[in-house]
Amino acid sequence: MTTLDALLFDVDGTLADTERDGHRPAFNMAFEEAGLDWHWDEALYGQLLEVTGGKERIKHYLARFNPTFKAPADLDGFVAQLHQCKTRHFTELMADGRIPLRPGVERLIDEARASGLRLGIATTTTPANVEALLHYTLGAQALDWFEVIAAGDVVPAKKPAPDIYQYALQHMHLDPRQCLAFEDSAHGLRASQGAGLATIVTVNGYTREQAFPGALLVLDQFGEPGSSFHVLAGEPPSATMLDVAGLRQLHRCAIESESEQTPTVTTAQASPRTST
Ligand code: XBP
Ligand code: MG
Repeated sequence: MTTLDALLFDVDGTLADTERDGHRPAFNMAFEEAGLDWHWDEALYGQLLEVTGGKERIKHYLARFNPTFKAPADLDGFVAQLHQCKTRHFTELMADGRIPLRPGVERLIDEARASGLRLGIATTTTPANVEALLHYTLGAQALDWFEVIAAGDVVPAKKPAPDIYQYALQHMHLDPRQCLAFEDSAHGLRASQGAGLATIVTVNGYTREQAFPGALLVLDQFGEPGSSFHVLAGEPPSATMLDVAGLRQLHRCAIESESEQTPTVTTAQASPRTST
């Protein structure tokens, strides 16, 4: 029986609710510093989240919402510089402690470590952002708790492509069946499922209305003692919060149901189709 050996976490929206009050203001600060009159309000940013990756998001904004902007000849260089400035602002917001971890995240990570589960990260965001978030919420030593921080441009295709999860699995020498993934968005779920990972979703303000077909569970948070999660889909092993025992139970069910669904090749299927 394949056991649960590792947890793979998405970052933005999963470990912390970073998009509305972290990345979005960081983008706006970078635009202002560059002398641009661009402003991404909450509603526009919710539309722009359709595109993952900050640099890709800026290009999408120009093409879709600001097509008359006279972009410099070296658009890639211009966007890259703007994005570096944005990342600086985001990491400064993390240093100011502006974005806490979501409920239950620190508790579950501590429990997972204590029970010997291996930890990895698979995110579209820039590595510096992950390091800043972990450093300023869990402490500098937390960077060592994750065997792999698979982030940003290390893979050619960003979520919903599965590349970043495949990168993490390869570097941790894991089979997807040994793991559970944690995501917050439909794009993220498609990425983790594309890499063969059973996935638990915790929604946030921007993703609450999205569809999460095939997710093991859809919750509003991991839950804390005294602050139960609310179940949006699936059947949680416990009524109040995600813990390691519950994850092991969920994982067992996922493996069992997968083996029940794996079609056994019948002789009719196995024999070569005779041309008619
Ligand atoms: C979410 C993303 C990222 C962030 C912005 O990443 O799509 O692009 O919105 O970060 P995930 P960058 O949910 O996979 O953690 O500007 O550094 O891309
Ligand atoms: Mg996310």
